[in-house]
Amino acid sequence: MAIFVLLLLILVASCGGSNSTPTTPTNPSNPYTFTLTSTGVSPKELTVPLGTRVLFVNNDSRRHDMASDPHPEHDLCHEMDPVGLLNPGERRETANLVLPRTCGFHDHDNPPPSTEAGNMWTGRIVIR
Ligand SMILES: [Cu+2]
Repeated sequence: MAIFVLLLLILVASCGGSNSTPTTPTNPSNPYTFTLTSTGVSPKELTVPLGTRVLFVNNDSRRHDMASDPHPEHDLCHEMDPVGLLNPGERRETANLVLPRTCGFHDHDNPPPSTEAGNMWTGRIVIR
C-alpha cells in the first residue's frame, strides 16, 4: 500500500510541471482602435500621427461594412478600403494613413442620412 501511494504522488508531481510554457500574444493591441458594439462606434473620433494604421474591431453580434465617406461613393480615404466587411468577432486594419486630413467613415449597411455625424455607425479619423 505504501508503494502504491508513493507511485501516485510521483505521478501527480510529474503532471503538475507540464504547463509552465510562457504564452506570448501574437496579436499585440493597436492603441488606435475603433470598437463596434451594439451601441455603435467607440470612440467617435481618433487623432492619429501620420503613417498610423487604425484597427477596427467588431464586438457586435451583427456584421458591419466599414467604408470611407462619402456614402455611397466611398472615395474620400481609400486607406479605409482594406477594412470593409467585418463579421462578428473580426478585426482589420486600415492601410497606412499618410495624408494629413480627416477621414470620415460609416457602416455601409447602416448608411448615414448625410455625410454629417448623427448616426451611431459613423466616426472620424483625424490624421496629423
Ligand atoms: Cu456607404
